[in-house]
Amino acid sequence: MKKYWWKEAVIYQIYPRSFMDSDGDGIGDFQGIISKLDYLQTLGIDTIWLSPFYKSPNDDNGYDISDYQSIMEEFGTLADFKELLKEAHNRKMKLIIDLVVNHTSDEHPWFLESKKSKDNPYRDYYIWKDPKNGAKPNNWTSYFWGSAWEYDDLTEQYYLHLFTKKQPDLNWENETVRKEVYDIMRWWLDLGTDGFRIDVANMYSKVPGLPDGELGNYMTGKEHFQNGPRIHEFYREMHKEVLSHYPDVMTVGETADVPIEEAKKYTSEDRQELNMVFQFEHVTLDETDGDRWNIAKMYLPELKKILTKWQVELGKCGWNSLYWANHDQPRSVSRYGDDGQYRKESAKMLYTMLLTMQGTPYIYQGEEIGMTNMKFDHITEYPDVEIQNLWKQRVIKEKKDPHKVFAAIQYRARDNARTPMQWDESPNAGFSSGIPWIKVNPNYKEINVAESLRDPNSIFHYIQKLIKLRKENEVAIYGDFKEYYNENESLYVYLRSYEGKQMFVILNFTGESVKFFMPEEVVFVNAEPYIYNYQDYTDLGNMTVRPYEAAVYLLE
Ligand code: TEU
Repeated sequence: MKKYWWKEAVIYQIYPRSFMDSDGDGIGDFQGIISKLDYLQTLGIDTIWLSPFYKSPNDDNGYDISDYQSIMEEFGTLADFKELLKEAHNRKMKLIIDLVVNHTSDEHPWFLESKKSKDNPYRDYYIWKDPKNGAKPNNWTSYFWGSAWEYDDLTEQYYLHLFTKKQPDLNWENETVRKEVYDIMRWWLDLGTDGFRIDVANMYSKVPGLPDGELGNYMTGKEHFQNGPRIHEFYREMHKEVLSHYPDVMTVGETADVPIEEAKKYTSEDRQELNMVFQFEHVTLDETDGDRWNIAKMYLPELKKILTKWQVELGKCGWNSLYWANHDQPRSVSRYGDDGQYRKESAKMLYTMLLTMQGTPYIYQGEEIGMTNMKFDHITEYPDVEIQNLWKQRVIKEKKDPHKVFAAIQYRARDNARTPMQWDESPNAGFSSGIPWIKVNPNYKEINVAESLRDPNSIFHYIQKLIKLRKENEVAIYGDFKEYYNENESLYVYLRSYEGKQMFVILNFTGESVKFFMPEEVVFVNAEPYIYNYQDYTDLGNMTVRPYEAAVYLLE
């Protein structure tokens, strides 16, 4: 197995809008981020991923870009970005940025040109189609509700948008579009950025003819645009044209619904496509039939089966990315742990797992202090376009039970994890001296960075220790993965092995105490775990694992 810096990195995701506001406009910015780099360094972070910071009308918080080479005014200037990059590099931290090229904003000059006329040179930058029998070209739906097609009166054609109608899909079949993308990539790499998180990375290649999708899926048409016919060809081309010329940069593709066989293709080193992908199986387990808003209960053996499968199968040829949360997912402690009585224990347990698996761990801002889901009181308090559209569709149009829909929103909304970073006990959690763009979670007086830094037993200090363990023990990064007791409904137990060293991990995913017998083949030299999340550790001789208890043993 080849070693690379990005395999050994611990990546911290910053959602700039909500991280730190330096100028009091209620919106986070680059200077705010710069002021917190030392904090991230204290945690042990060596790589930062910045969510989009480009010029944007913000229909989807910056994932709708109107100029790939300008900075969103609220965040600062290009000079601020360069300063951030320099300050990060001074601290030996790498900085990767979001590449959003499945679509642009409808206010991007390419689209403004494209919609002018059918023979405009930019027409073919996007996907325009004639009406079919007086109606939409096909039955595909958008991720953000309703049809994926928008009619344009001027030229009497429809354009495709897999996300909002302000996010028209680029036409990757057009070679000029791909060249434009590669130019943008080179431009940012030449500035010194260290790589890309690639948005919607597996949806550029649409099946020719854009056939109707199978009915009955939550997303109609997805079999015709996810991991489509030319997608691997596009990545090999991107690699040849761009990435191969910058051998030290990293890439991670966001790939919803990616089957493991496809993930192997994207990430196998010999194929020269991407370094990693984000798989979605563990974050869709609590859906019913693919419907994100019909919440299902998670069953631990199922979750373990998924996680173990990716550990055992992908590591052989590609590389895993490990995550519990990001700007599209609820807070991990509220979802997989317990954000009440066992908040600290369960958050520590979850991150014990994340930092002791094979792959590159990603920590989303605020997770390191155990931030919880936000309980907004009213639908109008959710800024996310996805939620506003969902409400219009399910409650207003379809007349579904508003209480049920609201309960699902409280559980799953992306805004749960987009509330401002909780820095201290001062007003607005120290995030801004102005009025924050989104409500601050009222629990900031108990859950904040200042408190976490004061408390030697905080989640922050525990994760700091885990990161150190990872940096000092290659077994945590490169080791093989073997699971025990896969049927157990409470515990996740595994052994990592690498060059004669072993690491044994026990995690209780429940709020109950559970009896545990050591697997016979695991031989301990030291009864004290290297890391454990209670004040004392459990004796191995007669072991009862306490609620959300976690322990990591290093065996020689
Ligand atoms: O997400 C794309 C994606 O497939 C999903 O995670 C999607 O956002 C989610 O299912 C909807 O709740 C990426 C970005 O991460 C997301 O923030 C953007 O909204 C989206 O692309 C469009 O650019």
